[in-house]
Amino acid sequence: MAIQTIQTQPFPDQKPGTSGLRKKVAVFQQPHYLENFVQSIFDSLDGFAGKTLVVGGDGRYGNLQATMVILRMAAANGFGRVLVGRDGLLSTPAASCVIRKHDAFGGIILSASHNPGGPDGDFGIKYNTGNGGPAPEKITDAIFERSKTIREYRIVDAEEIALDREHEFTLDGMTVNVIDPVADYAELMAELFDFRAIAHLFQSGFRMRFDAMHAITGPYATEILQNRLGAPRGTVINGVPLADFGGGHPDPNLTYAKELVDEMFGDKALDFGAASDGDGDRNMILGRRFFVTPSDSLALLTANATLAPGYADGLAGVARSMPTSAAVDRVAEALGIDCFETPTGWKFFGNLMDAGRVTLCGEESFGTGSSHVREKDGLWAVLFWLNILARRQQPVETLIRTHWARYGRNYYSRHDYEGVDTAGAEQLMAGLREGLETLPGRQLGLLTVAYADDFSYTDPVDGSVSTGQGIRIGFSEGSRIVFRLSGTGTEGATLRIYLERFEADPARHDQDTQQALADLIAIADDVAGIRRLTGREFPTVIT
Ligand code: G16
Repeated sequence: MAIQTIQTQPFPDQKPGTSGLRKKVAVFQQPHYLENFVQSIFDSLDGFAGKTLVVGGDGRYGNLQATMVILRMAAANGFGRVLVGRDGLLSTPAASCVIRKHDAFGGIILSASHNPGGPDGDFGIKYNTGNGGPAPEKITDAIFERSKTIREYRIVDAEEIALDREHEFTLDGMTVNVIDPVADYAELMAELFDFRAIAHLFQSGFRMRFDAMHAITGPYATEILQNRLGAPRGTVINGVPLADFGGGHPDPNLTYAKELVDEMFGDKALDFGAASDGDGDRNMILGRRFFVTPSDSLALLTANATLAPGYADGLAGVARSMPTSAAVDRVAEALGIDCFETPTGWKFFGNLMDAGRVTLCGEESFGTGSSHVREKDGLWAVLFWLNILARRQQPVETLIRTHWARYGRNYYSRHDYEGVDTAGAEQLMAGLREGLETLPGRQLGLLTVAYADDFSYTDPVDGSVSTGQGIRIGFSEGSRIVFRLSGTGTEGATLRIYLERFEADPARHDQDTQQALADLIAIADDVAGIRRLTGREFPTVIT
């Protein structure tokens, strides 16, 4: 085997977004495109010679081939060992778990998360550091800078790389361990949660459905829920990972997890329903004919955390992304723990977790997790809920309604306008930014603006500042509208509008969410000119 140095030209568009580099498959299929980015990652890191790299992905189209390229490049660049999931598979939280457990230098995760797969779909790649979490902005910025000047990459010549079974081999002096993608992760879950209580719950006739959406969590959910916890076969649906996710959109929300939602809102609804996304880090939680918003899920997990053995000693603190509802803030206040508000992006939780300042984190974008790894974790959230359900012995809806009665309810919804014209979306955001100073004190509809700003965050651990993280308009009675452009889309722009209204009175906790937010929805259109500037009458997705 020989190390080859291949001449290349930079690509101008390799700037990582909210979570790594995500592009259409066709973009990644350009000669040298993947290799340039991988070499740019390696060129931005110091001190990895002889160290361990973890590699795996969500199994989407192109995953296996890209995995082999990365192994050959890791060998040529001097890594000592690679841990790679069998068939190139590792869910994002499992990759984080493996990095931490085996003291790896870092990891490369191949995933475009919840974006569709297949030859016409999306592909993605991101680098995670030795703490198991997504690389912070200073590293992703360095990778982007390097990608703009790269002229060559290194790769070893290798014919056949067998990743279809667990074994060890060497690649130009680098050891490759093909590992079971599920084992380390399943072991960690058994440490955190009361598996006996959950198994007992299933034995007592409790029934759930877990929709793996033909994505990576199928093997994880089948092993943990069915094989270890004794849930009946058929509990996990769409459990075989497919390169195109069966043609679906593996995003666990009310629109895309339709099969599950139809069942859980139908006549034969089960006790509990859950789904996870393409790479296994997102989750959706459903009770019988009842949807739990991700923001409420975070609040409920926080309030009940000590019921799970891994959290029995209490929480150091909690964190949520800025657009996530403030439901968890009131729980944190009652518990007397800190609650941090960070920009969108799991990477912003890393420092807080590493410093021991927060235990649980969550985002409105169907992400919940804890310091057990440094990624959000879909199946972990499902197991946490099962642990709580097993201990509280109440239906999901009762748990949430009791929670609201105590802490108040945050009516909450996100309206997404996907794939809109980029110029129009940018004009909309620029218009909002320009008008920010004139808004405080103004009457919009029946509400008075209390504050209006463009969210900026100073990391309390390392002092780094992230500006321009979303426009917030807050009203004097506590309601809020947030405007952001997504950092994960691959076509045009996606405008996200987050709407939130707090209601303390339990007698008013039964309204339809969209009706409860109707005045804010109208104000958002008015103040931002959504219909005018996007040319859209309605959002693409409402969650
Ligand atoms: C990623 C990030 C999350 C973020 C989400 C949505 O999730 O890891 O932190 O909340 O994107 O980001 P945006 O609103 O910019 O599209 P995932 O599951 O796609 O990796």
